[in-house]
Amino acid sequence: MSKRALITGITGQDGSYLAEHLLSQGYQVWGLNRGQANPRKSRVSRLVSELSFVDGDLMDQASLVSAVDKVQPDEVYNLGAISFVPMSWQQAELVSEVNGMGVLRVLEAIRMVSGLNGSRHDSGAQIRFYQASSSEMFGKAAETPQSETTRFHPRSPYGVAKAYGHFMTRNYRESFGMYAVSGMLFNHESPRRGAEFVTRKISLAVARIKLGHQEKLHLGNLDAVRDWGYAGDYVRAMHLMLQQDEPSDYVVGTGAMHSVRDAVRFAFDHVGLDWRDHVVIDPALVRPAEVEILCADSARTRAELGWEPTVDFPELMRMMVDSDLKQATREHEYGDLLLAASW
Ligand code: NDP
Ligand code: GDR
Repeated sequence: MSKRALITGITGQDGSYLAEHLLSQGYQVWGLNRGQANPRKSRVSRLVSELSFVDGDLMDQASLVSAVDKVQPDEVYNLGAISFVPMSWQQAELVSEVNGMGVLRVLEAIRMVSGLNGSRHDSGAQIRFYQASSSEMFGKAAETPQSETTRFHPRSPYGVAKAYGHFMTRNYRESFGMYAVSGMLFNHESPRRGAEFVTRKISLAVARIKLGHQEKLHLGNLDAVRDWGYAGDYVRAMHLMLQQDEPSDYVVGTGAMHSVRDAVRFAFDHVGLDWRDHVVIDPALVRPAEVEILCADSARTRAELGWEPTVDFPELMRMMVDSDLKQATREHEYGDLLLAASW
């Protein structure tokens, strides 16, 4: 019998890559679909045709219980979240509800469907749970690089909500014997990345500037340093975390540091343009509390899971620019709507 996986956040960047990976491993894959006519559902269906869907929302406990009960999954991957950090200052309560309480609701759904009541005689749910934790939890970390033992100092309501979900996941593991783990993933990107995130904002702008459809690229803090990897690599780590004998939390990143300025330079260099002719610094894009530097120490993940990244950051930026050059050509021919619905 093939394993069944339920993925929340199926319409996002990671949801599609994880679905593709699990299908390649022989899984039956279900995605949690939010809303009455989510346009991103047809987009991910076009990309990953063997998907099944079940309705539900991380804001709605009953819908999650009913989704878990209907799918009867072996593994649940909770990727659903409001993932754009700046939005968390504008709608802190909503982000806390979805990214923090939403984790608790999925854990509760698994607990209820599995009939676990917290007695010492519970043998633990058969359903394994993955939580999409984030390097944003480290925030203003006291040490670089950051590992599984680094203390959290989140700098945004997003990071605080993720820390809540992280500790709740650990607590359900310790309280109910659940196989529940968090992957503390550092930034990962791809041609499917949302256009609001800095790498994709850069790759789209570079493509449009190269084709003469745009002149300037407005950015905030060019000095911020991140450990950027390829999303296709990171979903393999998520899957591996649920295949171990004992549940544990892992840090996932490449260990290489680059600044936003480097990202800009790699992208413009790739099309033979000088970034200094096009980039404009906009103070309005600087965050109220910035995370200046993040870099992963993934030694334990590499040793215990046998996981390795395959794409370095300069190559990743080139891959994204190449993809957006094709998109931007079609956009010019067919209009903005096509680009918005492009992958
Ligand atoms: P995306 O923003 O691309 O996708 C987010 C997903 O969450 C979408 O499918 C969205 O669905 C869904 N979602 C939003 N609100 C709800 C809700 N109320 N109920 C159910 N689903 C909801 O994120 P990524 O794919 O990049 O990231 C996946 C996860 O990993 C997120 O939790 C993110 O915080 C975390 N993460 C990401 C990192 C990265 O670098 N990409 C690094 C570390 C952690 P809809 O179409 O309905 O809006
Ligand atoms: P991040 O990613 O906040 O790290 O969260 P993002 O790409 O938004 O920002 C990275 C860094 O770039 C700086 N920056 C800009 N960012 C954006 N979006 N737009 C700009 O114009 C701009 N100019 C400079 C930012 O200040 C920041 O320092 C991502 C998300 O995927 C989270 O969900 C995830 O948890 C973390 O990565 C790990």
